[in-house]
Amino acid sequence: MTELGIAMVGHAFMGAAHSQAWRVAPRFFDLPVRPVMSVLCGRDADRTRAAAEHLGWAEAVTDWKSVLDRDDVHVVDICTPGDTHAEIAVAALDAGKHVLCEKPMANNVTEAVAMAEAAERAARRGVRAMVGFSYRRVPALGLARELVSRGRLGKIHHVRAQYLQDWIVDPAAPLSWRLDKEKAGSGALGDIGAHVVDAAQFILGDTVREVSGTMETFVSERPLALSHSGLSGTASDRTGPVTVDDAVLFLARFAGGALGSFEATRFANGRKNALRIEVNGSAGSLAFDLEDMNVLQFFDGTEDAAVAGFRRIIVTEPSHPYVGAWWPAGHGLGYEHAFTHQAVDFVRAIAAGTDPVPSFADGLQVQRVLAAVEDSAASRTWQQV
Ligand code: SOE
Repeated sequence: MTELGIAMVGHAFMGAAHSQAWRVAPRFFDLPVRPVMSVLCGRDADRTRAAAEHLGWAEAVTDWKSVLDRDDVHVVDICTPGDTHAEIAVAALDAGKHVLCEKPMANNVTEAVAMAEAAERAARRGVRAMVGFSYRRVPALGLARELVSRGRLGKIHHVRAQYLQDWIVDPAAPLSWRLDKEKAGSGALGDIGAHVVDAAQFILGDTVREVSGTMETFVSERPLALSHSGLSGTASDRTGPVTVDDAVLFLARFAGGALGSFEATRFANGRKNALRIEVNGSAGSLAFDLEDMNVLQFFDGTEDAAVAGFRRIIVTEPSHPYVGAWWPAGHGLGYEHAFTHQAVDFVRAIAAGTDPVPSFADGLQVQRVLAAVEDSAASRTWQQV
């Protein structure tokens, strides 16, 4: 096979991010098979056709099920709100299509179990599934993982992880599907908390085993949205309830003994997209902030104390993860590059016949962490994952 036909479902914010990834991946990276942007699926015929033209898809359809028996479609890329992930993913995998699914993988553990089981069945037939935790593919976080796995931090004691945004701090910001439990499963917890859980587990190569958390909804009623695009919208004069959390904080214990503290909020006024992680180990530390995403701070505790200190590594060397395919050193990458790297890794795994990561089993494990945090917040007790 020389071409991999892609069908993408959904064409809003994530659909646009994935489209640029599919467009750009084969132009910058050497790929064993060429992804072809075959068909875009959406609910509204006119809007889907316009989006297909704008984003570069050859065809537009309104029924995602219609792509499942097409021979020119090999991959189904799911960029819809969480309430449809399980149905689409299970049907696509059972139909023999490789599946890339946006995070959080599902809206609850039951759905995630069904998806992980479908992925396991599919893997036996050489059909692959991957979850879109894109930030793993930010070069600085890839370097963080390399430093930890090479033992440069020694035994890990602490992880301090935050995901801070502020796009609904204004009580007049309208309701979007991200504030609706039916559609999104949860609020800050699943939308951005899931990212830091995955990033922390990825960097440590370890899993969260136990959590104690608390959640808050600061604004419980908001104007309905007349229209919505990306993270903003226009408000109507009618209101509706917010049914998800605005913020969540939790403590965690990792299987390997590290202690974690996690915070995810959409009310950190002034913080736009600050995914921050600091890791402290017996031999050193590292720190990352997505608002300065080409930099990884590293403290080597084995250096002479007289000159030791956090160094600011600009992660743009050709030897850094993914960077060799892009620009000369010092010419940084952005948010969208992580999606391109995700597409590249997925295509390479399909071609090599290997299971890509994060797998649906990994997605299920993150889902279990999220559920344990919710149970803990409700019961005010520690919960096992
Ligand atoms: C909104 O909070 C959002 O777009 C998330 O849904 C994405 O996963 C994250 O990458 C940026 O913020």
